[in-house]
Order: sequence, then structure tokens, then C-alpha cells
Amino acid sequence: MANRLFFAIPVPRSQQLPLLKLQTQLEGAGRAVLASNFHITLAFLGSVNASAQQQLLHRWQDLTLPRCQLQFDQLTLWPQAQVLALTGRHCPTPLYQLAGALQRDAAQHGLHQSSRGFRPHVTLFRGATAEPALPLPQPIQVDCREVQLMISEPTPAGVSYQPLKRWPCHD
Ligand code: 2AM
Repeated sequence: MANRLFFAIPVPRSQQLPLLKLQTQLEGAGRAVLASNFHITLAFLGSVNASAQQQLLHRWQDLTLPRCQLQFDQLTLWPQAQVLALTGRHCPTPLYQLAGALQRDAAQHGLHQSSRGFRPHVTLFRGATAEPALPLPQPIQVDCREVQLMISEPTPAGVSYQPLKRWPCHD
């Protein structure tokens, strides 16, 4: 049995409100992502079988990331993916390095090969085709408190993300 996996930083519940407000202001831009699904993808792995999943968890058993913050100051439309996302120009170095290492590890072990480098973002809408109708009024901060290895499962009510393993960030 295989799982569709990705490494991500969840947006803490206490920081979801500004994102929900933005979705309301941008209503009609596409299919709004549920607040409980807000996250920053570090590395998408694709479909991973049980043996590869075990090896992956073994390789990353000592994954560490210091607590850090991301500032998002733009709304960006990626027309091909039909994604409207919150994006930022600056990324803490340890987060950038971790995402790169996770992406390289996936490619080296026959999992998904990312075609682009890490671009920190939180997807707000899927199925989006039009440029955002408003500039971001003010930057939005997201704290990186933990890294999660997530299972993505389709359900009749939409996609569901379940953490398979969590690594709390350290001080
Ligand atoms: P997103 O971060 O832009 O929303 C689970 O599907 C997560 O992995 C989603 O958050 C999604 O992107 C990301 N993802 C899905 N398919 C992908 C792909 N082919 N390449 C890179 N990331 C992907």
C-alpha cells in the first residue's frame, strides 16, 4: 500500500484568522483551501510505498529545525497550477536549507523530483485563474513550530491531510 506524502509546516491555528479574512476578501478567486489544511509545503514526495516510507522515516529520524518565522507580503497566482498563494521574498536560512535537503533526498531515492527550488507559500485557493484583485494590505507572519510528514488522502468532502510524524522545532 502506498501513501501520497509531503513534508510541511502547518500554519498554527492561532495564526489562521488573517488568512481566512483574506480568503473572504478574495471570495470567488477559486476553491478556498480549508483553514485546517493551511500549510507550507517543504517537499512533495508523491506516492510512497510502505518500504520506501519506512526508509524515509529512518533517514529523517533526527530531522531538526530551529523555531523561526516567515513573513508573507505578496499574493501570487501560478496560472499553470491554478494556485493563488500567499508568498514571501525572504526565507530563514535553516528553513531554506531543510527544504532543499528534503527535496534532494526525495530525488536521490526515486521519489518526486521537484522541478523548482523551494518557494515558501501558503495556498489559499485552488482552481484560480485570475490575478488577485487586491494587494496584500500588510505582511502576515507564520511561525514555524513543527515540521510534519503528511499523508494526503482524497475524501468525498475534499482532500484530507493527516500527520504521519511530527518534529517539533527547537528553541
Ligand atoms: P501546494 O503547497 O502548492 O498547495 C499536498 O498535495 C501538497 O503537496 C500540496 O500542498 C501541494 O502544493 C503539494 N504538491 C502537490 N502536487 C505537487 C507537485 N506535483 N509538485 C510539487 N508540489 C506538489
